[in-house]
Amino acid sequence: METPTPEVLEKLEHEALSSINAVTDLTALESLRVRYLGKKGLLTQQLKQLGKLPPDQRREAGQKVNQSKTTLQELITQRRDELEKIALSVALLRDSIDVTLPGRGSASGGIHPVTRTLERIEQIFSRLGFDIAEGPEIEDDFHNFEALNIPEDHPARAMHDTFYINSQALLRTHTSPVQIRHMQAGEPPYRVIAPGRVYRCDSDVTHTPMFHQVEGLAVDEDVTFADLKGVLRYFVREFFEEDLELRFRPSYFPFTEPSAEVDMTCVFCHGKGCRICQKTGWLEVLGCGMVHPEVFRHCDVNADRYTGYAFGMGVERFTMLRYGVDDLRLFFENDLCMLRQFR
Ligand code: 2NM
Repeated sequence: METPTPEVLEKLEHEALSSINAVTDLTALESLRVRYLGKKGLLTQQLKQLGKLPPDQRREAGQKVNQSKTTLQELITQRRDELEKIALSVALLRDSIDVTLPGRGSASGGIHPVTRTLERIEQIFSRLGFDIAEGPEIEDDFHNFEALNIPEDHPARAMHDTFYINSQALLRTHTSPVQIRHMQAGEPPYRVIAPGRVYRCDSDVTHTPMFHQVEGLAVDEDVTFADLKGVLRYFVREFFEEDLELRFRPSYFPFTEPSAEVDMTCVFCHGKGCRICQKTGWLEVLGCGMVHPEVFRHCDVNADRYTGYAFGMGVERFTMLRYGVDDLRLFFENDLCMLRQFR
């Protein structure tokens, strides 16, 4: 091994310098550092050779070696900084995202046709000044039956029509209890619709145990059956976007008097008569009437001062008529081929 003469050191430094400059990655640079400055590195070995020099040269040679070590260490650090900077720029370039590229797009779901219908109905009645009210789906006998003047022995109360949770609680069979709660909560005038799920222990081709209803209520001084007719006629014309006619047939509900069932011009044959309307030209779409004074009494509404109308409709039925769906059960199967048509 050569002793650390100035020439040897200069040669070592010179070699190291060109190697450091030639290196292009951090791993190779680290190898170089070990080669020159590591425990068994070339410069470290030079320090160990000092003893072989004549004593008068050792001090100066030692200083030189240490200087060389410092110089190389600085060069390596400098080069490392450079290489790290380059690596960072390369990574930034490689990983950069062109935010101006068009997106890949993502599959979007759709609103369920029944929900679309609910929203459409809500929109129309909102424009007419009706508020939208909601209430619990688990109800009690008072709000679901008694306040609506539905007597104890009414078939709607029977075990086979109502889902009872226990002796106190049941699943609401209509959204009328929402209107009852609304009337109890404040003074007339009321203009409110109650959309939501209702439950009946009933299941066949035309009935599902859960379905949706929108019921409406308007109470004020001098509200008449003519107001009811006007509002319902306006509503079906807005909903179906057609000049349809309505026909009111006398009917019976415990909570209204008088009561009526409402037919509208068949949207499939425009009144000519077809399979859907069973050749009548009419489709039954609503039930309605003037709120029974007994209902007002249960809600502490002054029946001498106020009158009101109420109506109810099945949301699935309106959806079937609007979209030409011929089987109620399609709304509850969640078949994607069905649902995708409503995106
Ligand atoms: C219908 C038909 C007739 C109705 C009555 C009420 C209330 F709570 F105000 F008394 N809400 N909805 C009503 C009246 C519902 O559905 C076929």
